[in-house]
Formats: sequence, structure tokens, C-alpha cells
Amino acid sequence: MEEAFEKTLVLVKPDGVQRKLIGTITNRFEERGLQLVAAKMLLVNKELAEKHYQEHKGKSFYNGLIKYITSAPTMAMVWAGEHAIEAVRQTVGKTNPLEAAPGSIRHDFALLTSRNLVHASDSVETAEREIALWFKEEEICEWADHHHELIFGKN
Ligand code: FUP
Repeated sequence: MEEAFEKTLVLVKPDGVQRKLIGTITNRFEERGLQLVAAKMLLVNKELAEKHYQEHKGKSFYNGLIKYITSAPTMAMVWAGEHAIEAVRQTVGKTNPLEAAPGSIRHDFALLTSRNLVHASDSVETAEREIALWFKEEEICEWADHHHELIFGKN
């Protein structure tokens, strides 16, 4: 696999915050070796929600999705690492929790697509767009990870 240091947006959506799963969810990414470089808690407004979910506009679940993401605070984070986008999506699990692999967050803590706890960017282009949408550049805190060689060392 080629080296690809990436950043990806992760949201602990309102169901995850309300169910007090921020720590548990964050822990999964930290334990896997990914690096947290930005985090903030916010009550998402309609404008941000609609921009974030623009690709779903017009779908049957769209209005409910906007209502849900704006209903209570969301924890937004940026995680970094080699192949971070794919690794985070794998740790999060498939969109439908019933199809998510055992051990993934959605499998272990959720049952329905409509309340699947977490959002994670699905491509390099999406990650760039979403990070810029949710965070100002100065809110991203790059730091030297002393475990880097232990996690990403090559032979
Ligand atoms: P994901 O990238 O895994 O978050 O999945 P999608 O972009 O396909 O969907 C975004 C969000 O829309 C999901 F997290 C939940 C919601 N959704 C529904 O509520 N019903 C559906 O049938 C599909 C998605």
C-alpha cells in the first residue's frame, strides 16, 4: 500500500452525544493509532446541516436527517493518519448497523441506519470539503505523534 497521510471528518451525531458515547467512540480511533487533530462541540444549524448532507437533498429520509442532526449537540472531530479515511470508515462500520461488521462502532452500539451514531468522510475529496465546512484552518492542531514510528513504521 502506498503511503497516504490523510485527514478525515468524524461526527458523533446527536444520538451518540445523548447516549454518552463520545468517550467510547473516540477511544476506538485513538486505540487504533489514529491522531486527533481537531475537536469541537456544537449545535448544528440548518444551513450547516444542509450543506453537509447536500448529496441527499430530495431523498425520502432527507428532512428527517436534517431534523435529527440539528436536534441536539454534535461532536465534530478531525482524525489523521495513513489511510485515515478508509481506516475510520472501517472502524465506524457500514451505514446500516445490521450490516456493519462485529467490532465496528455501528454494529456494537446501533441498530438503525437512521440513528447510526457517527459520520465519517468517504473519500479524499469529501474529506477535504467536509473538513473545510466544519473547521477553520486555525482550528486544526497539527502535532508530532511520538508513536508515529510504532504505528506507521515500514519494513
Ligand atoms: P454514511 O456515509 O455511511 O453516513 O451513509 P450515507 O451518506 O449514505 O447516509 C448519510 C446519513 O443518512 C446516514 F448516516 C443516515 C441517513 N440515512 C437514512 O436515514 N436513511 C437511509 O436510507 C440512508 C441514509
